[in-house]
Amino acid sequence: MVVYNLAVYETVDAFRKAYEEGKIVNTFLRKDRFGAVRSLEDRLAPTVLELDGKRYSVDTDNGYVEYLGWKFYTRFDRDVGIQFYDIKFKDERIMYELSLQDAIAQYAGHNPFQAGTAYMDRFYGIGAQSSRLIPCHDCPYHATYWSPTFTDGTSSTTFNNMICIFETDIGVPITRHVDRSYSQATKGSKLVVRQVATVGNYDYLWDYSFYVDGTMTVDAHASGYVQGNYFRPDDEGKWGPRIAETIAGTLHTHVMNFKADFDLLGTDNTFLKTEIVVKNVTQPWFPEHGEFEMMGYEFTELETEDDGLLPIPANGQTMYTISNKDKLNKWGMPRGYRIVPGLSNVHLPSMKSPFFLKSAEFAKQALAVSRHKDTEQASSAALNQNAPAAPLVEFWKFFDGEPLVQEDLVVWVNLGMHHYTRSEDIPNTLMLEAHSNIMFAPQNWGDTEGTVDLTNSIIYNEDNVNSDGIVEPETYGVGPPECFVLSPEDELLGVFES
Ligand SMILES: *[C@@H]1O[C@H](CO)[C@@H](O)[C@H](O)[C@H]1NC(C)=O
Ligand SMILES: [Cu+2]
Repeated sequence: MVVYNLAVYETVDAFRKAYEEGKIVNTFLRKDRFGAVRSLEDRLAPTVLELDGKRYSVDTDNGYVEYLGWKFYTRFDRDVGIQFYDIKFKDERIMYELSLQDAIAQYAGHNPFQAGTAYMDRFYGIGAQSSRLIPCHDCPYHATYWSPTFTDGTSSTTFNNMICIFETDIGVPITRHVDRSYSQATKGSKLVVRQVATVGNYDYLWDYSFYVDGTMTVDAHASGYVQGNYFRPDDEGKWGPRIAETIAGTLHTHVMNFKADFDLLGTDNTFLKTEIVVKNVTQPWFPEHGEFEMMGYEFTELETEDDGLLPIPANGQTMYTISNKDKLNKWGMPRGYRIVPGLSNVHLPSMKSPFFLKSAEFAKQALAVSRHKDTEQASSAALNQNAPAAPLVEFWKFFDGEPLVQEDLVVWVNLGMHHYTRSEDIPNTLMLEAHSNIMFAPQNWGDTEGTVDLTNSIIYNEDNVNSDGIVEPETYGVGPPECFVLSPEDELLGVFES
């Protein structure tokens, strides 16, 4: 028989007949607008505009992008979508590859369906399930859209407008200082490459951002339908609260693994842990304190892959950097990049669940560092989904004692969310809270910070006064076009004096 919405249909035909006669109450959730319009909300929301034209260029045929010193190639893959190669900043290579590896989700609950749910979206094809982006909503006005072609091995497919590229304000000046004799502010901008994949019930949005100072970030957001369970009071909310008439939202964890194959000025790179430790010290100029606590650094290099599986340090008290010890900056420091943990860098809570026994080892620590090998291209495989105990790629096998000092290093990082379901997941999960990110930032890469050459900056120099005795700000000839109407408060003259 068929049971739907507590009504029993003796046969499939009976169910079909009831459906055709419109007797089935459809409980499908939709997000339709309802409720009173908020004050002033009948107006268009603010948006990003390129008032002076585009500042980036793309070669669509070659998947190539240039943006204010950044240069990189991309490809598009059925399993994981967009992948980045040969990422350079100011003509120096930062990474050989940056790419998503898999997006998984593990559920829990007091029934076989919820308890056994362990999705690996590479199986369904994150690239193949990517969707056409919605203009003005998924991406700002005037964004550049790409329609990549990919193959599943038997045929090739082209999807319309699956990738968008746009430049946006980062919302804060990237540096500023105000002083009596001299003040400055420098604009913060970034180029974003965005992909959205709708894999079954979930919509994942990934942003790869390239900032004007040489920083890169990866952001993951999620929306779509939460996987629900029939609400049972006896469950006592242990696997999620009641979130609708008959539904409990099911507790689950999302993990998305990324490969960052660093090549900082060549392939010989070293991973350094810089730990902040507190020790009791004495100093002759503080006799009244005797022994007192003070912090300082302790340095440890990752010697071999045996130490390659790493946590996110508690209280942020260890910094992870990758540098090339043979390439020093002007101050004698190895030129490197820092891995800055962001929001929600979570991994799977269970190490031994049968549903991800060996198939998702990449998702069982925050971060992993291995030596590049051509036989270790990816941390997962499309068919890992089907063989949790004997998967095609068993990630922890990559960690077999190989040396890591001045070697070709690959960092495998996880973004994710423990989804503490809530009634606000209905009708669709909010992208705002379902957000995870990570940053790769220059660390002694330059002799100085990387935005000193930007002309999108303003400098007030006390000595540079006009005939009225007011400081003339230096703006390097960069400003909004004539047609853009400014308000009196946007006037730059007189700001230094007030
Ligand atoms: C420093 O010394 C004090 C007093 O003996 C002790 O309580 C404290 O735990 C010490 N701190 C460290 C970091 O060893
Ligand atoms: Cu979720």
